[in-house]
Amino acid sequence: MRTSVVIVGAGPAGLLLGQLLLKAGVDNIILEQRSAEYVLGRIRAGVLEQGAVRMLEEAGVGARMHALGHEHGGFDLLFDGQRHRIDLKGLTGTSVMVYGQTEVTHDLMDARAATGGVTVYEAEDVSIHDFDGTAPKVRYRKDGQTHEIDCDFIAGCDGFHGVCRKSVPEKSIKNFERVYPFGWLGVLVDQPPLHHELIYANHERGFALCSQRSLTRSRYYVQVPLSEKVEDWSDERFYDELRSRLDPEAAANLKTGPSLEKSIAPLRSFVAEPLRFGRLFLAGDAAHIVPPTGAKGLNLAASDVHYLSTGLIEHYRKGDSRELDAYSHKALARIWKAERFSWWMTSILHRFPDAGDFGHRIQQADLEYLVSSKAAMTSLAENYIGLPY
Ligand code: FAS
Ligand code: PHB
Repeated sequence: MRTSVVIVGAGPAGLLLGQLLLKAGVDNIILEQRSAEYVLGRIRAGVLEQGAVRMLEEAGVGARMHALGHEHGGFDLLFDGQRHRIDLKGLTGTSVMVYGQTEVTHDLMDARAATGGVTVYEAEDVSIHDFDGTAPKVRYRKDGQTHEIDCDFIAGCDGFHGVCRKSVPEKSIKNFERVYPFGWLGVLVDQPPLHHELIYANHERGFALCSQRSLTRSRYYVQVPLSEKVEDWSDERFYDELRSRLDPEAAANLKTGPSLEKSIAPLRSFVAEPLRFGRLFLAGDAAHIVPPTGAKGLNLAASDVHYLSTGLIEHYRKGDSRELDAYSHKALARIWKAERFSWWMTSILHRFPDAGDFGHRIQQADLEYLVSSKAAMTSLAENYIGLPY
């Protein structure tokens, strides 16, 4: 079997890249280790930058997003019992789109099926070979048969735990990492959101986030120690903890119901450098991880795919590989700015066990300055809506 590009991973990065390449006439095959149902069952991101919205429109999957998604012109920061609105639209002229990653993935899967793109789900033991040469290969097993695909390029879109980054020789890659001493316990529930916009709360008991997927489905998070087990958290215990971290009005508006999904996600900052190894390119969570506080994970996958798809398309269309050669440098420049913003949002909104009294006072001063300064709020807003590609 042969194709131009083998994409490993059918998450948002892989599916978006595959769709953009197909639309440009660059054939590709996606190999995904899980079933489509499993991929769709993962509950993850909820906020799209305008850049990601444009990428999805370019991929031909904007219609359902605009029909079901919701533009948000701001969000609230809650601390010391007071809510402060960050007016994204007023400060930057731009808003964000609240539309769940599950729906993005659903739309991209449907579009790929409609354009006849080949996705091999439940592909086992994917391995990548000879990517330091000019004739890379990818092998996988399916229904007991071993298959081999010859290709020109491999796109490693297989997430943090994928095989592609781990296939790069240690001497050729440098990893940068910070692991946070807490996680996010998240709940999805079919109840209307308690507020029309998101609320990020810094409370002495810990961070909380009130988000949403639609006018009838809400997504809530509370910061928990890494020692916590999701099975120790009944819905009632979760809602009580969430209420305790909110202001009275928000707490009174909380509508509870049986959780559709409940999980604890660890938080880490991670970047691999470079993002290119011969004919192998890393994109999305395979290349970097951000704490979800700044809502950047899915959005960084979109900008990586913008740079990589541009490079691949120009290579095939014009025989011009300059954008492909610039991929790692361009993507990393934007990645590190989003890493900084996500680290900063995490540092001012979470309670760190080792912060001490001085650390709490600095965090308090950070928050008070932030909501008192148009310049500071504009800086937050510019990063939250997404820096330019
Ligand atoms: P993904 O991890 O989504 O997709 C990688 C795909 O590769 C998966 O389908 C996997 O099954 C497949 N794969 C892995 N190894 C393979 C192999 N060896 N062979 C074949 N396939 C393989 N971001 C936000 O912005 N907001 C959030 O609230 C948020 N919450 C998150 C919660 C959790 C628990 C996690 C893990 C991430 C969260 N993120 C969030 C980040 C998340 O949305 C990612 O940024 C986004 O999924 C990135 O997409 P991909 O790069 O496609 O990676
Ligand atoms: C979500 O809705 O899952 C979400 C929204 C904003 C964030 C993180 C997660 O910053």
